[in-house]
Amino acid sequence: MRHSTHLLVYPFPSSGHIIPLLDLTDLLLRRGLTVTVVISPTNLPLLDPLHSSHPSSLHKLLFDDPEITPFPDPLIAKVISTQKLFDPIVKWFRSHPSPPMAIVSDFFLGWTSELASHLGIQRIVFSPSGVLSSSILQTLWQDVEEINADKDQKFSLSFPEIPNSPEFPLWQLLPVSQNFKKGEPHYESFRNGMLANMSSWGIIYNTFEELEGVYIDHMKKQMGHDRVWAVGPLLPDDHGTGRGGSSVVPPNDLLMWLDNKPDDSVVYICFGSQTTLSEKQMGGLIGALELSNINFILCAKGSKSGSIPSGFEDWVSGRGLIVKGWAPQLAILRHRAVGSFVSHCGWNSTLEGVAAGVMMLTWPMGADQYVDAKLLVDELGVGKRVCEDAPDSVPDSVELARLLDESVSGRYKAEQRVVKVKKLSQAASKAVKDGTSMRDVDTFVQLLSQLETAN
Ligand code: AWU
Repeated sequence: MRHSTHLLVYPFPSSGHIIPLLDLTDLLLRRGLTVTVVISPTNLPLLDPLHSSHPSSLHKLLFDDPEITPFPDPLIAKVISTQKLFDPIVKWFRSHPSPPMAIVSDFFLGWTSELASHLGIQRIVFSPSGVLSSSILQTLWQDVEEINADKDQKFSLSFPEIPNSPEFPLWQLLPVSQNFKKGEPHYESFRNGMLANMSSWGIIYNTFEELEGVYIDHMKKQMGHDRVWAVGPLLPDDHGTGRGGSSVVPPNDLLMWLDNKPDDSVVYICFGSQTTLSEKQMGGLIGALELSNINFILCAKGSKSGSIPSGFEDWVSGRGLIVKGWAPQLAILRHRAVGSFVSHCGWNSTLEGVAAGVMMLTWPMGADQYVDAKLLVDELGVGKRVCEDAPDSVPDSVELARLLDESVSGRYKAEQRVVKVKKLSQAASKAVKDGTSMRDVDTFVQLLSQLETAN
């Protein structure tokens, strides 16, 4: 049987990180690679669609989620806990008849650079966030001591070395870095992991040329070579109804509900897989939905039971649908009836909204979301801010109702923002079909096989 390049793929165990890396894995399997994915039993069902289409070239390296070492910052605690898999992976590798020639791992798993050199193989970073936000993240960790030294004196932080010299109020940037304590082992280890990304063999980004071209070029300069591949948007070309988990509402019921709505008339509202609105925030949003006349789908997973007033669903029945759990987001966004998307601007949602050509209504609340919102609103001109104060800020219901109504009103469609997002959506489809993103996947695969023959 023809030899096939074997890769170890290691996603960070969180939906927004696993979902796109498994979509990339599908592209690599379709190009004849063999892939072993590091995964836990809880996330194993996410491999099912891949397994059924690639039964002999997809393998799993199954480990229970390592026990989380208690630490004040949950993200750092989770990242540090993954390091417990270092020795078990080495053991698996040493006993494997044809071990992987490289490891592709999430940018939060910088410690796998050390694992890769211990195994004598290359490490490639997978970034589930955009290039602009990861450029900012790298600077934050590179200069963390200097930034934190006078953070109380300064309100905002500018990044003159990054194209367009972005500037943000300090509170909008990663609070993790602002709590950094020099010499504290967990913080130092997390920081070293983030810095190790820049000395990896290459970085794969879930983005595309027309979205972040200037930042991709900047990152190549930062890395000192061209092994920076923009392969996105990483989205399945099927209906996408089961992506990331099974929907709590039968997808066909949802799609039939949408079938009965006019084009671009529905507002889709969802805040990703990690974010839950506070009761006050949900109250502000519900107030706006009551005041507006829009058709909407509201994802209210994880919201406290009291936050949706009783009687609200009856009040809006016919024009509003509430999904109290996992929604088939991709299938919803792709439906012709959806005209705008109220999003926290997680990077996957950002890409999915742009790829679907829907007007983005931005409500960032943390992580890279303020950066993603700035890209959408100020640079690409395809979004409008609906709420952008402190992470726990509550929107004004009257103003939000006006923005929601406007986003799906007829006269809006001629709006520059809508024209631009439709153009960007076409660019996204071209990039993955036969354009720059497809080219970068092919280049990545070719360079891997050259690397393999060179070794
Ligand atoms: P998304 O990136 O939109 O949001 P998070 O889950 O919050 O992801 C990083 O990971 C982001 O850049 C960060 O800002 C951080 C995190 N989904 C779905 O299908 N149904 C649902 O009900 C809810 C979500 C899908 C959605 C998307 C993903 C969420 C990368 O926010 O389509 O693919 O889950 O990712």
